[in-house]
Amino acid sequence: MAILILAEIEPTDTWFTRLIAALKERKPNVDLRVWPNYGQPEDIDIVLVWCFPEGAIQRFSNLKLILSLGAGVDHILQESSLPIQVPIVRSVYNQLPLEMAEYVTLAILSFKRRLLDYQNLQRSHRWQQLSNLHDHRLTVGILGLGVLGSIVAQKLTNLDLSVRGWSRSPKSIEAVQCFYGHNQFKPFLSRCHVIVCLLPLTVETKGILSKELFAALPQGAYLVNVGRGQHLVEADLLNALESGQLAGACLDVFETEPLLDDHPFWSHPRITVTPHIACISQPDALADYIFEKIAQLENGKILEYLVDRDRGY
Ligand code: NDP
Ligand code: OXD
Repeated sequence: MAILILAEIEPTDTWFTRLIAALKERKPNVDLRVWPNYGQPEDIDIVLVWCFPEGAIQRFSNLKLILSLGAGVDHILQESSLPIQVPIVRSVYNQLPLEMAEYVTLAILSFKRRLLDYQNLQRSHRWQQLSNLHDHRLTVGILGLGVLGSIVAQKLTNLDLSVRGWSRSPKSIEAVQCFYGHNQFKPFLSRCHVIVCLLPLTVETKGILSKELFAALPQGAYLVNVGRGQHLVEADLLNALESGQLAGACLDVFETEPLLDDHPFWSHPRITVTPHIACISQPDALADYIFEKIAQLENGKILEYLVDRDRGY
């Protein structure tokens, strides 16, 4: 069984170095190859992928599994030369939703308690107590109630927040008001003081964080985007902040990553930027997950977290 890490890896990338070490530690005899040194392409059974060069995958004619090293698979499905019969599985395991919940909680409480305003005041040495932004209980809306969104929503119910979520199909989550489908989109949005994007990037969700969505929120709402950069229409966000329709945004994902040096988000006083770290796989946990999936494949078991190519996630 030959496994190839198919990703464009910077020589200085310590995360991949740690992943390779974790894989070899678990199976010292593993036939592990790292792009671009794949040897004979027909040897490769499994590819572990993250942001790989266009067209690279089609040369591996004996593939049995494509495993995304991330929870998202838009980077795979955008590839035009994907072998149709090969299953695609994404990486999600217990620790990821918990880390995501931590990040989203941090963003929401920072907005609620005006941390950004206090940081700006601190920079000018000003001691000033600000009034609360909202006198009532905040309503938080989660776009996407999948593996991550459903646990984030559940965890948020432990805070003094009203939590609601929106998905494609109906859901039932204790203490979370669940909405679904196109018809319930606007009613869902109408009360969200904070909107959190945890959708996968698909043809349907691309550009969903747009002026239409912002206009449907109560004035002064806050955006947390931890989905994908292409969910957001960047110019619409800047306009909504300018007009006061949105009070601020916390962004972890961007149309172009790394965020370009001259991008206006870097220095915007109402935007918090983080470099796609909302939840990062730990190499040890990921190595365990990879071998678990390979064992499922070898033993002919049903593969969990299989991607539905037609749905796009
Ligand atoms: P899942 O596939 O488990 O869940 C996706 C959710 O989105 C489901 O509830 C689904 O509805 C809903 N959805 C999809 N399309 C639509 C639509 N057109 N209308 C309404 N709802 C829709 O994904 P995960 O929770 O595992 O991950 C979500 C995303 O988070 C990933 O795709 C990735 O982009 C991002 N991510 C970001 C990370 C970061 O560090 N910033 C880390 C990991 C992931 P239904 O349940 O009805 O199918
Ligand atoms: C992702 C991930 O899909 O980091 O963004 O897992």
